[in-house]
Amino acid sequence: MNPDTASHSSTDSSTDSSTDGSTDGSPDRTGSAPEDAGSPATDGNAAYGHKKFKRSKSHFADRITADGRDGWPVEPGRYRLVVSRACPWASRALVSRRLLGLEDALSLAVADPIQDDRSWRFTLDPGGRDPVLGIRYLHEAYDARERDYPGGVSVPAIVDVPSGKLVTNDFQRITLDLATEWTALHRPGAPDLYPGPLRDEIDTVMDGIYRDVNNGVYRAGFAREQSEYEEACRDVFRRLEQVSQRLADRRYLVGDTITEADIRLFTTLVRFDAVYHGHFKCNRYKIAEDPVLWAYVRDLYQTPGFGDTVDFEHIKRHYYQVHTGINPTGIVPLGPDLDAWHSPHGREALGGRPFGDGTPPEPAATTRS
Ligand SMILES: N[C@@H](CCC(=O)N[C@@H](CS)C(=O)NCC(=O)O)C(=O)O
Repeated sequence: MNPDTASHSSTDSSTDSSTDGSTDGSPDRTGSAPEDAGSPATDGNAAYGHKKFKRSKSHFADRITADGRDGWPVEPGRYRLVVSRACPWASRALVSRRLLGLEDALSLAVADPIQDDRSWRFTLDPGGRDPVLGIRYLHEAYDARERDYPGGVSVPAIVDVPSGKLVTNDFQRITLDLATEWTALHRPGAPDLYPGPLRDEIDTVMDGIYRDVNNGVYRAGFAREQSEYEEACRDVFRRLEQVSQRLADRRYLVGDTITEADIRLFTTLVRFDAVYHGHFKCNRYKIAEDPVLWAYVRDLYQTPGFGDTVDFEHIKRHYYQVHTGINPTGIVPLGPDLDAWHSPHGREALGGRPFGDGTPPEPAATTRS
C-alpha cells in the first residue's frame, strides 16, 4: 500500500474506516487504485495529489494482551515492533516504548524511510535484511500471516518473532495496549499513560486531534481540489488554535501528567514545520510562530523518550522523496534550523508532573533503541 496510507477512493471522514485501495494482486505494494492503473501520473508514489485521500482501516487488529485472549499473550522478547522513524503513527509507539521502558521486552526494527514498490524494506540493515526476522520487506510478515491479503503494508506493525507472522498493524490500538496490557513488563517508575479516570477525556481530546490535526494534515496535503484542501487546512488551524488555548495555562493536554494524548499530538507537531507546513501546504503559520504550541512541543521534545525518537533526516527524506505526486523533483529542503529545539521552553512554570508518581526513562544513549 502507499505511503501514509492513501486509499484513493472516497472521502476520509474521521477515524479509520473502510479499506485500503490497493494492489489487485500485483507485486506493487504502494497501492494504486485500480481505476488509475497504468497511468504513470497516477501510479505508486506519483499518485499523491492525484487520487482522493482516505486513511485506511487497519486490517490486522489482533491485540497482544496480558491474558492472551486473541492468541497473542504479552511475553518478553517474543514480538518485534517495526517502524519507520519518518512515520507519525509509528513514532507514537516509539515514544510509548521508551517512556514505558519496553526496549528489552519489545525489540525494534527500523525500516528505510524510502519505500520502493514493495513498500517498507530493511535496507538500513546489513545485507538488507532485518537481523531478527530475516526478511527484506515488511510485506513478507504480512504474507506469512495472510496469503494474498489485498490491502497495503503499513507501519507501525508488530510481528511475532517465532512464526514471522504479522500480529497487528492497528496504529490506534498498539500504544493503548502497550500502556495497559504490557504493564507486567514496564520499567520501575513507568508512567500511567492512559489513566482509568481520565480515559473519557483523553479519548475526546484525541478524537478531535486525530480528525483535524494528525489526519487533517494528510487531507490537506493530498487534496486534489482547492476546496478539499482549504477545508482540511482550515480544520487543521482551527483545531490548533483550540489546542493552543487549552495548553496556555496547563502543561499537558489532560490532567497534570504526560498521557497518550500528548504523545499523539507530539508526533504531528514535531513534524509540522519540517514537512506539513511546506510539503502539505499547512502554511497559515508555523508551530514556531505559536508561542504556546512551540513551547509545548519543545518541552516534550526535551523530555527523555520523546526527542530521542525523532530523526528529522528520515522524516524529511520520506515525505519529500516518496510523495513524488506532490513533490515531483524529490528535492528535500534544507531547513528548518534544528538548534531551537533545545532552547529553554519555560513550561515548568505551569507546574505539572511529567511522569506523575513515576520517573523519566534513562537517557536514550544508555538504553537499547
Ligand atoms: N496502519 C494505518 C496507519 C499507519 C500509516 O498510515 N502508516 C504509513 C506511514 S506514515 C504507512 O505505512 N503507509 C504505507 C506505506 O507507506 O507504504 C493505516 O493503514 O492507515
